[in-house]
Amino acid sequence: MAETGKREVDFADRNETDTVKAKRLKNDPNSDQDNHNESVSANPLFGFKTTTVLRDSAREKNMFIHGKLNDQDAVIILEKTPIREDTLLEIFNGSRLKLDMRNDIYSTYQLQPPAHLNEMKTTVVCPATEKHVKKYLRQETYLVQETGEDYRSITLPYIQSQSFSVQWVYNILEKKAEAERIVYEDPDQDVGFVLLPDFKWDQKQLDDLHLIAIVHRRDIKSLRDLTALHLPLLTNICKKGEESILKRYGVAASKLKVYLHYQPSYYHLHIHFNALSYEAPGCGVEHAHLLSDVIQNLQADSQYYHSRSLSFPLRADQGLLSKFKDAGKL
Ligand code: M7G
Repeated sequence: MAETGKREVDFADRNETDTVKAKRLKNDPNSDQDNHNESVSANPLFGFKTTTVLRDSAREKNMFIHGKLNDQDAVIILEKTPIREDTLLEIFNGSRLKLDMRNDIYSTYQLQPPAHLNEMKTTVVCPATEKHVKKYLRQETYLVQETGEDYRSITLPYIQSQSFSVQWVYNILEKKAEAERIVYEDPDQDVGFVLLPDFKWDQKQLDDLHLIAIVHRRDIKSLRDLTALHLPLLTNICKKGEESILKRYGVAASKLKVYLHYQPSYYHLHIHFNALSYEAPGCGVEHAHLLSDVIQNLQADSQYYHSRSLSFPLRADQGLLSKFKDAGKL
């Protein structure tokens, strides 16, 4: 027999300390007001006004929102984080459940875990430029094939005038930001780099491990600038990056995909280190180049990335797409 309804149940063996704490908070007349005041002062998003939802995904459990924060344009990315195995005991023992329906051996619930297990990873870009807003807007994409000559005549002038600021990269290299997050640094100005967690990774679980190695040199924009002269830099990043990740996280090189984006969003050479099993956005064949392939291609031909055609996707409203169209390349 089917039974539906919104019956609220506690797990029978709910941890006593949590129950006592919950009761104390419920009975304290000031606690609601205090909590509200506290959250307002600790909440830099208070008063955010949504203009539009740029993109959302029920499957990825995220939402990209454009709006105004203190009269400035802002993009906020909200993302539900994965469930971690080490929190299961607390989830089972410390949650409240509402029964949705029961049928034979099947039942579904709305489970409310303890507040600290109910976090949402939140990324704020403020002030956001029009380019940021467009970057996150869901759009039709087109594959472009760029010859070496197209790069020099179409792409390079475009990125020189239009690309995102890499101030955040310089802040990292100069230890003005995220210094405490650095996992490894080789300070050599020629072959050195800084390895740190990508801000897409909340570092709570290894399944979606994502670090970036940012080179100290400031004269390499992207894959296109690489020649055999950069092999010592690339092999150094590959070797020391993998060693540091093994040492810090216990993840072996055989469980990593190490790649560069072309086109990247930020034109200062950086390399992505991702858990092999994680389908990171942008790790598909149309966007990512394995570092090991890049090294071998340069060993075989120093000018490989200067002369070869490279394919990449562009979103409908990206200025670079119009440039390729104007040049009759699409
Ligand atoms: P990309 O290959 O240029 O392009 O990667 P994508 O953004 O289209 O992937 C740049 C990487 O740097 C991305 O994975 C970003 O998540 C990451 N990233 C961007 N910003 C602004 C920061 C930041 O301020 N700190 C850190 N740690 N990572 C960032």
